[in-house]
Amino acid sequence: DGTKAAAPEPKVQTEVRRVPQSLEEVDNGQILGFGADLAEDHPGFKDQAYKDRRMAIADIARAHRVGDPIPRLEYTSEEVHVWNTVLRELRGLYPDGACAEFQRCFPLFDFKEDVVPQLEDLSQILKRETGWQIRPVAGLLHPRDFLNGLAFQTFHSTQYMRHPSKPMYTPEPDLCHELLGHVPMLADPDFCDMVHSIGVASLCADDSQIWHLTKIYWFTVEFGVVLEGDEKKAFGAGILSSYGEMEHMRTGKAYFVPFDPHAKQPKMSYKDGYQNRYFVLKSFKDGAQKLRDYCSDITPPDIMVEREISGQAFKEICM
Ligand code: NLE
Ligand code: FE2
Repeated sequence: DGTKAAAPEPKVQTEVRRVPQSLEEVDNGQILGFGADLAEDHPGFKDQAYKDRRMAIADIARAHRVGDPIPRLEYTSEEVHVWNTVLRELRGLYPDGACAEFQRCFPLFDFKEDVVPQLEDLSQILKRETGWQIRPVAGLLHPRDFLNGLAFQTFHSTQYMRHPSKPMYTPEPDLCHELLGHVPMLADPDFCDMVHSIGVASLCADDSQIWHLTKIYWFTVEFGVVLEGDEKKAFGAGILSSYGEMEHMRTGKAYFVPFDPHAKQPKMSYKDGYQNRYFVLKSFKDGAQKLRDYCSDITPPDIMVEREISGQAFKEICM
C-alpha cells in the first residue's frame, strides 16, 4: 500500500534497579564473604565448634526482621575471654591513639571487660544519641546493600566473635570490630552526618560509583586517621578495633597521605594484614565537607541536606 514499515526501535538495554524506600527493602541476605564458610587461611578453618557457633549466630541474623529487638546472645566463657583481652588492650591505647570524638563517645557505652555487650542495648544508646540503629547481619554484605543501609541511619553489624587464637587482629568484621570500632563513632553527630552522606549517595549510584564509594568508606570509616595538632589519631574502625593495627599505625611503619575523595582510590586490601598507607583528614569537619562535595556530584543536592530521609524524597529524585 505504499507505506513503509517503521524502522525498528533501536534496542536499548537498561538495567532498572529499584531504589530502596525503607530499610526493609535493603537486602541483608547477600553475604559476600566471611559468613560461616571460612577460607582455608582463616584461623577458625579447622575449628568445627567455632564454625558451628558462627553458623548458629548467622542464622539468628538472617531471621531478624526490621523493627524487632535484636536477639540477645549468651556468650561462652571463651568468647568473653576474647572480648576481655581485646577491650583491655585497646583501652590502654585509646588515650594516645584514638581521636577526640571517639574518646568523648566511648564512655557512653560503659563497656565492661567481663560482659560482652548486646547489640540491642547499644542500638538503643545510638538511637538516643544520634538516631542511628544497628541491624544484625550474617557476614560481609554486598557493598551496595551495606552502603544503602547507611542512608537509613542503620549500621549492619555482625554478632559473632573473632577466633580466640588471634585476638589482636582479624581481617574480617566481628563483634569486637563493630562494638569497639564502629559503635562509639556512630554516637558522634558530625561523624554520622559524614557517613550518612555516603549512604545517601549510594542510593542513586551506579555500579562503578558504588565501588568508588566503597573505597571512600574503606579509607575513611574503616581506616581513616585525623590530624589533631601535628599528631595523627585514629577514627577508622579497623584501627580502633585492632590493637595490632593501632600499634602499627602509631609506630611509623606505614605512610600517610592526604585524603581526596575525587582521586582514584587504591585497591582495598581485606586480608593482607595491616594497611601500609593511611589516609589523613585535616580535620573531621574538613573530611566531612570533602565527602559532601564528592557525594553531591552523585546525588541531587536537595536530598543531601536532609538528615531524616523520607521515602517520598527518594521516589521523586531517584525513581
Ligand atoms: N582488622 C580489624 C580488627 O582486627 O578488628 C577488623 C577489620 C574489619 C574490616
Ligand atoms: Fe567495619
